[in-house]
Amino acid sequence: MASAASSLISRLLPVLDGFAIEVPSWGFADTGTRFGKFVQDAAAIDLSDKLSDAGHVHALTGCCPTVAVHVLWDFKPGQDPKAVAKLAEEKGTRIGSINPNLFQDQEYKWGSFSNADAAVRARALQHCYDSVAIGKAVGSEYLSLWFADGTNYPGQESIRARKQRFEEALKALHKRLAPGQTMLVEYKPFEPAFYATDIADWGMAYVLSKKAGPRAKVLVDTGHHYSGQNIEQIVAFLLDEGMLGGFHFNDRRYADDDLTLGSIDPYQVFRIFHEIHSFTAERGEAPKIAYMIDQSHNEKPKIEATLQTVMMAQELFAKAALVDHAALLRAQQAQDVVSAELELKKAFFTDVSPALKVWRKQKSLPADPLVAHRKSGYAAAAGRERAQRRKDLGISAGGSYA
Ligand code: PSV
Ligand code: MN
Repeated sequence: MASAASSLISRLLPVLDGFAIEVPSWGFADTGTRFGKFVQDAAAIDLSDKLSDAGHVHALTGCCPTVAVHVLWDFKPGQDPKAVAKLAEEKGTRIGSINPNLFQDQEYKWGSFSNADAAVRARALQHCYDSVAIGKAVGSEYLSLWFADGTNYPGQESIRARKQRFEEALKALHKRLAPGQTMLVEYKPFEPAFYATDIADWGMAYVLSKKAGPRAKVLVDTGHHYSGQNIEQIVAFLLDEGMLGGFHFNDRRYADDDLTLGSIDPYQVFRIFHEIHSFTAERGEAPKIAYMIDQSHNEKPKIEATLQTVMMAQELFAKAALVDHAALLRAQQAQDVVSAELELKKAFFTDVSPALKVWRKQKSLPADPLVAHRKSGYAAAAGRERAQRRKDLGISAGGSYA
């Protein structure tokens, strides 16, 4: 008879095989807050560096085959997307979701898709069409949309007019998606808009996606909720409606803090994954979800923070798969609240590291990707080379917007 440990391992190996998470190109570059930016020698300077770092993370973890790109930050004007796809392949990664940038240019001061000026709306749409074309050229499935649009003061603009402009633009964009592409609509309650963000919560993202067309789905960024909001309930609701498209994972204590996943509340992430596993168990098939990381690291070394996040995601995904759905259902049907809750707790506190160890060994991956990275000398070599290149390029350190 198989021991409990070996049956746990054999249960979890296929679960781990089915889990991949996308890393963000911007997580490898220098970022900061409006009070300052603390540069790191090893931070990526350009797209080639970001692709190298993403490839390195995948080589160590075996579960990050793709990297998200932000069009304006990563693509130079006129850059051939196919050449970028080839470079990615050389670096051991693939281009994943394409993120148009609809918030940085001066034209977007009063919004992009909700701007009262039709010319600005047309410009924003054109940038999205160009992003669709990039996605098509590199074979990306996802166009990932986040809008900074909103207003700062009561009375500033008609909330309903802005909503209607959004509906119109998203519908137009949906019509132009390439075959096989899905558009993800992300929401965020505030920042940079401080009074009324146009897509402020999952309900607004749901309605706008639904109206845009069948290939528009909601993207849940875990950092984009008010403290105390029940994120796993939102996830369960969207799953049940067939409207959950993907995640941007990060952790936060207050708002959109971009902290590494599970650093503040690992049980929250577990509960999100539990909703997904429970849906999968009921339907007999895993829903198609784009698992992505969206984090910017100000203090931690970028690659270490990314590795921590990926390993935490794998661990929590595995733990959540251990919930005994039959036992949970029995407890639920008996209104046995304590036993039901304990089923979740039991899985959460189970040590899944033996399964992760075997999974990594089977794939010839290091037993501990973070330790392996620290031993590899990658960061030191990148630090030397990139620090010199920064000097040569005249890129200066620091800066804030205060
Ligand atoms: C906005 O806060 C956001 O979550 C969007 O997903 C952006 O694309 C990303 O952060 C940029 O860091
Ligand atoms: Mn995000």
